[in-house]
Amino acid sequence: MDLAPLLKELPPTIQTAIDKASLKEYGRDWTRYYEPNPSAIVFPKSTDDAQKIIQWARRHKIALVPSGGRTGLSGAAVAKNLEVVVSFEKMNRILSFDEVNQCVTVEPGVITEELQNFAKEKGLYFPVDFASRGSSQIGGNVATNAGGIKVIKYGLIRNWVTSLKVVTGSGDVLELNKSLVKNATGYDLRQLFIGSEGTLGLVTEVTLKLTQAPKPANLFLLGVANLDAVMKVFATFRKACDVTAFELFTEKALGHVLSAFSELNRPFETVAPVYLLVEVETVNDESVQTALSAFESGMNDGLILDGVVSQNETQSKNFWRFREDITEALSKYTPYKNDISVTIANVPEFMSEIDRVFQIEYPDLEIIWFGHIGDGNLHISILKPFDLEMPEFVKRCQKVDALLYSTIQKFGGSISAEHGVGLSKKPFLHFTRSSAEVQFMRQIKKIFDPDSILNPGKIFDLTPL
Ligand code: LAC
Ligand code: ZN
Repeated sequence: MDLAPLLKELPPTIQTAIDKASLKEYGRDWTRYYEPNPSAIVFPKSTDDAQKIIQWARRHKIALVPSGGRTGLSGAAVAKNLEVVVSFEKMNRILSFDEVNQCVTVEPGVITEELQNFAKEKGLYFPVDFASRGSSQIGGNVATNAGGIKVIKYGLIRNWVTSLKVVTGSGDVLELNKSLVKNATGYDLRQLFIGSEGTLGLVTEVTLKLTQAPKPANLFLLGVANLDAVMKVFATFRKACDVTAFELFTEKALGHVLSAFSELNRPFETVAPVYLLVEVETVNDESVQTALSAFESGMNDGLILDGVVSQNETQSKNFWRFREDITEALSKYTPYKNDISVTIANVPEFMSEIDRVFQIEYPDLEIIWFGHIGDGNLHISILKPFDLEMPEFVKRCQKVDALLYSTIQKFGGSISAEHGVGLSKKPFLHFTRSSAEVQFMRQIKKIFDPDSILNPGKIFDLTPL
């Protein structure tokens, strides 16, 4: 289909792009194993524009891929089948701040970090935080129900969205919940849109509540003896302190970060198989002492091999870099990524079981473990050897996925904790969701998106294979 004459039907307020470089850039996300192949990019500037785009797409049966900062890791924002990408980067204004409600209304293209900074300027805090904060956009955060490093204390973005304005795939504009704290009037459609990965509608306005500025905190970086020690250390800290982050990475992960970023140095001499970043609120001397006692008791029990507590902001930032820069340090290996979860009670047994599976199935491949272990969420990246072709590599990883996911199913866990399903996890959805559940999801999609123009083929296929 020649799109050029059709694009001319759109209102002049909507910019478009069809040049090769833009098509490549806007057609992909941070997964790098799909060839981007959109047919155009359109840039709405308002809800009205977004509605016109939907009406236009319905008229011509054009598939749309909603697009934010494209930092996703499951291919939900990938356009590889001549779709039209709807980029929200020109809808990037902070629209209003409501001091009494402590709420801020933004357009979807606002960068996550900008919102965090805005909250700070107001003496408040937006607690959804993760490594890609400098590029990811609020609309994408909503579409994927973003998690990150502070979920353990503050929960997912779902907890912070008080209102959404959306244009559904049918072209209707809905204002969902209107920032009410209490609203017992039937189905909460706002929550349905959160995490729907752009399959039901275009989010054009988001209202988020902010919270009070975080209390002073101490950040521990600990080397622990083995995987088994991890949850024991967690229990020790959680019992004694208010834990605001509990993150894990392995010596292998640290090695990659240290070699990618030469300005960083090993935190201490002891080489431990596993490291933990533990952030705890320390409001007074007493809570500092309590945290230090938790640390000492972990040392005395032989669970913690070594550790340091950050002395200042710069040191804290560097500690965080050991964990947050892993994705960037690994990117040259185009890793195959798993993002999985089980309940925290199941973590130790689950980890040792999948470790066994990996040792048998991936004896020759390098595997990097890290994640938000205090939420039961592990990121497992399998590095592609430079001499292995991508399709062959993906095929091999997917074969192991089937074993990994059977283990997850056995433990009642999730094949995607926070990165979403998109394209890459779609074949495995049934390990976490029953066929009845998926069937209900299909029916819901048909109601909101009768012509299936919104991100078709993402999360699930409309017709079961
Ligand atoms: C992280 C991303 C990969 O936790 O979710 O670093
Ligand atoms: Zn993560």
